[in-house]
Amino acid sequence: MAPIVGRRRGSKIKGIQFTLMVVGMSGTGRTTFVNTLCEQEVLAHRVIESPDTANMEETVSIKPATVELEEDGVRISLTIVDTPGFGNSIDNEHTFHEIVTYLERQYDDILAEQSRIKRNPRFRDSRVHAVLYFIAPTGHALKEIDIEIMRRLSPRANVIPVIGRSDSLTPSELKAFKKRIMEDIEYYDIPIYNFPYDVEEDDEDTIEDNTELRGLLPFSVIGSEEEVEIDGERVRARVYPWGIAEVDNPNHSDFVRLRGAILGSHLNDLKSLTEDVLYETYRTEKLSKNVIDHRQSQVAPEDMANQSVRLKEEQLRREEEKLREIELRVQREINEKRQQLLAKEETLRNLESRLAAHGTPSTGYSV
Ligand SMILES: Nc1nc2c(ncn2[C@@H]2O[C@H](COP(=O)(O)OP(=O)(O)O)[C@@H](O)[C@H]2O)c(=O)[nH]1
Ligand SMILES: [Mg+2]
Repeated sequence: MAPIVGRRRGSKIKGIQFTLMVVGMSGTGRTTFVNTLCEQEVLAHRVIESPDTANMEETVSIKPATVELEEDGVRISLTIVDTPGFGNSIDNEHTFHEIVTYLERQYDDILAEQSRIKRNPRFRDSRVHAVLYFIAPTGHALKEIDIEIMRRLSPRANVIPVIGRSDSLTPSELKAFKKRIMEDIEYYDIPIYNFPYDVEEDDEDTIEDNTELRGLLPFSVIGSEEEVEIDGERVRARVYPWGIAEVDNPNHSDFVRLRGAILGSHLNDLKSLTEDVLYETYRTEKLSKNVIDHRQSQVAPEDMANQSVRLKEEQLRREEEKLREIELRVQREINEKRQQLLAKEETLRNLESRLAAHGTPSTGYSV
């Protein structure tokens, strides 16, 4: 596998899209692993400015980065989602929530896109197809935080456990540690991605391949951004006074098998499990939850009755007010008419008395 450097400008060929998330405590080797996998510096190493700020990554900051790779002649547009800051605080509830929410938000985005009448041609499906969970090479057992995060992530993503910086353990320590981790995963019933196969449906090769990969779980990984020359060949390795740990040597780590699985043999399986099973489950949960929320937000029948009585009362009150206004206006008009009438009577009386004074008969005159 080699990064595609100097891709022709204007070339429109896009690789298969794949999104990989890396989760693990600081120092488990995530950054080095990602850069080793991509053969370029995709993630920058954290610069520690002073001892005071060395532990500053308190909240998780999730940052996706995309690179173009080639695996077995197939172009892959790989998006790496790093989660720096995980497990750095005393209370990790917040960081668990942040990471799970990130996974769910990508599902929400595509759900919204699928329900649009007019599709957005620039929409980018950013669902996470696999999460590599980095376990520190302690040689003991899983920590509570490892169990909790894998348990929380598993319903939303294909979680693949890996032992970071595995060259810190001797082969026998590594073997025992792997065994212990798988026992814990089984004991706590964590549904990790275990290279599933169907004895009835799948062909012999698939079954054999998957059984072998399952047997390697959790994958031991070594990362190195440096190359050394061994027998005239440049290899990626970590050099120690007592020997060399080679990234791509299957006797030293499972790096090659892991890369081959996620970017090659199992890429499509990881994608279809994400899109057809995990996403569909989320979608169903979300839609049925929306129905329940909608029902709960509707007014209860007794409240409805109260409300309609209140509305009726209000309406009656307003009508009464209007009637009173009309009454007053009519009253005013009657008064005015009466005044006018009185005034006319007065004029008439004046006229009559004046006529009488002139001795003219009052009949025959009209006023
Ligand atoms: N022994 C050993 N050290 C490693 C390996 N990968 C990374 N490291 C070292 O471990 C430290 C933390 O690595 P980094 O990739 O920054 O871990 P992150 O905090 O999880 O991103 C650095 O000093 C690395 O050089 C490895 O495979 N083996
Ligand atoms: Mg890092």
